[in-house]
Amino acid sequence: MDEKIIDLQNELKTKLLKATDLMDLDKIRVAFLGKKGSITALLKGMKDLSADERKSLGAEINRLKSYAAQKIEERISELKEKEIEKEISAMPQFDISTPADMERGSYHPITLVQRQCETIFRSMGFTVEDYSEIVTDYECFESLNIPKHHPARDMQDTYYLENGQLLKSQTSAAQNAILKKYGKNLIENGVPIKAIFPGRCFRNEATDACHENTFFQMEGVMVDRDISISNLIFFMKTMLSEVFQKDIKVRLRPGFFPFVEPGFELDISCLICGGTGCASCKHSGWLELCPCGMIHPNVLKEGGVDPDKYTGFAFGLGLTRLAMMKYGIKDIRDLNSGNLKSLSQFTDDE
Ligand code: FA5
Repeated sequence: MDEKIIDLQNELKTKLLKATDLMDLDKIRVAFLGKKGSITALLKGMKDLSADERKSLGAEINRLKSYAAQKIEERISELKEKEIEKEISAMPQFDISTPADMERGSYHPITLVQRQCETIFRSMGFTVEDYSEIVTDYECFESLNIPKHHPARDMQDTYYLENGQLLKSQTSAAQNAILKKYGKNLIENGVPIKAIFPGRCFRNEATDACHENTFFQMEGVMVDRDISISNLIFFMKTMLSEVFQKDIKVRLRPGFFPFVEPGFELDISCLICGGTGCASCKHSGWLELCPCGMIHPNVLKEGGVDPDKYTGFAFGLGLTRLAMMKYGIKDIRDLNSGNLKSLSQFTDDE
């Protein structure tokens, strides 16, 4: 019996050394310690021994059992460690000794103005929402009081997917979802809807110094009892003075958008030419920047908000044009150029 114990111990040692993965180790565990394992069989065989033999051999077999369990565990840890090392060495290696004076990344100018605007509106109690770039016809047009075949659609041709969805032509496409998301809190708890939602927009149109087919807008909505045009003008003025940190000449003129009534065009005096006229402002001296207006009752109704009780304003800030004006970029197409030399020169604190 003693010999058998020694043989088993040696066999275990050899098998453990040969094991190359965790599956091998599991097989070894079953072969030695499982219900039908060889050490378990030794323990079962003790009943046939005399009382003296049982005493001396029993202690030996139990020692072998603990030895086997411990060695198997040790080998499992060893192999697990090796697997991790293998995974690490398969990963791309970074040279942590590389000097830190490498060229540093920077934010895109549109990201910079977007973040500035988000900070300004957050400080005035607005939440910042995210919205998808692919939307339905309902989100982009129908929920905004623009039924099929409405002439206003001609101004915003975009790119259509085979399934009928489209790349959003305006951030207004999120208005309906925002009204539905926060309308309940407004109606039940009287909490005003105050949200901005920046996003990329797409239009199938010719490009020039102030038009791109892919550009950013930032929508804003506020809905509560007794919201008026004065509130709208206050928020627009605050936003512009905070972004530019200086007085900017603006003009408000009537504008038509089926989802607001009344609607306005908010233009700023072109900061590239100082208002004298250049390619960036189509030689008019003014740049259309932030159309806005009072949300049309049909849009509120469609979003589940009672227009007899609540009113609100919405605006659609042209973020890409804002970046042009803020950083003196003459041609909007430079912003999508991927030219790092020109795009990486702007910083937050300019
Ligand atoms: C709209 O897109 C409306 N959704 C804005 C709105 C929202 C009105 C809420 C009322 C209430 P418009 O097509 O004018 O409107 O675009 C809004 C702004 O986006 C423009 O003033 C301009 O700053 C910017 N913009 C529009 N088209 C382009 C373009 N092709 N390239 C760059 N910027 C553009």
